[in-house]
Amino acid sequence: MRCKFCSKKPVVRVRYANLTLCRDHFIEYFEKRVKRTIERYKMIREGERICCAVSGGKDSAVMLYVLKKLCKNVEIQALHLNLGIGDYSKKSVKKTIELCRQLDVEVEVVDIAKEYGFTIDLIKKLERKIKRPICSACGLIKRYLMNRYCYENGFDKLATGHNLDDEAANILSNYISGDIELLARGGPVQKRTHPKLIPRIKPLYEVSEKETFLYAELMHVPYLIDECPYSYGAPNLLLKTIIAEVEDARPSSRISLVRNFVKRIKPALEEYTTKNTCEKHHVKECSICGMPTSTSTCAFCRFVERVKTLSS
Ligand code: Q46
Ligand code: ZN
Ligand code: ZN
Repeated sequence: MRCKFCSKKPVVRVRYANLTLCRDHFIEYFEKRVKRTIERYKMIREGERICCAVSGGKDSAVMLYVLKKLCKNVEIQALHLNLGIGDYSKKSVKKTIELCRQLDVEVEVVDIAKEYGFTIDLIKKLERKIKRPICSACGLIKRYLMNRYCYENGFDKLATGHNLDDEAANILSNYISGDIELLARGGPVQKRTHPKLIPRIKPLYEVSEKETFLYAELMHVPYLIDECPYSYGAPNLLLKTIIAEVEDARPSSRISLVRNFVKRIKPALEEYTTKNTCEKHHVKECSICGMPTSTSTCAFCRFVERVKTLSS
């Protein structure tokens, strides 16, 4: 078997596109796909300041690597949150710095223990008392801190490494829980609904986890192989497995799921939520930190207070 575009030995078969590709043509295909995603969803404009959330894992490492390669007239910086998860966090900080050095990208490391006096390890210990699964608490902390950092440092966009598999699983998960507001806010670009809410973009929205992994390996992108020790509790793992099975049986159903969601379902949900959001749910500013919230104190500040009470 040969590559679809040359006589070289193939390294991958992209089933949904019916392509068999050699190393060079796969790299070209992958980068083109990310470029088209950025253009299709109008993610980035010339001259913008983009903050890339980099965990040190393969997805965010590839996201930063490809953005740096493709987007020439923008300013790119990396942000890494040191979450305080034992050795895993130490290795993540090291790998992120190694990647940013190689790419000549400035990186800011925010240490949550230094800034807020707690770690994810501590929150894991308090998980039962807090009554919130560790990944849900960690997600809340990450979203808040990344947004706040971008706002305080004047970034136009926050880029994350979510890929096609993550997004398909997110959509299904929100369907299952019937969370219309979360569904309406999903998709490759999160619009600015408040001056302090920095739009989020997902450049890997249309490439799969397998393709991202292959690209990282072929391009020797430095990334941390270790998984977070709490990732077994990540709620979307089972959904990802189910989606992979459906994809196997019906190639291209995963991309259809996310594209149809963005094109047909999201606009209808946005219209519905705009009409049905009552005055008391409108965005205000948190009485403690001043960041946007729909209640008087934001979820992050309430969470921090709770952690302080439970750990004192
Ligand atoms: S870092 Fe945090 Fe993830 Fe670890 S605790 Fe869960 S959410 S798994 S991407
Ligand atoms: Zn080829
Ligand atoms: Zn707050």
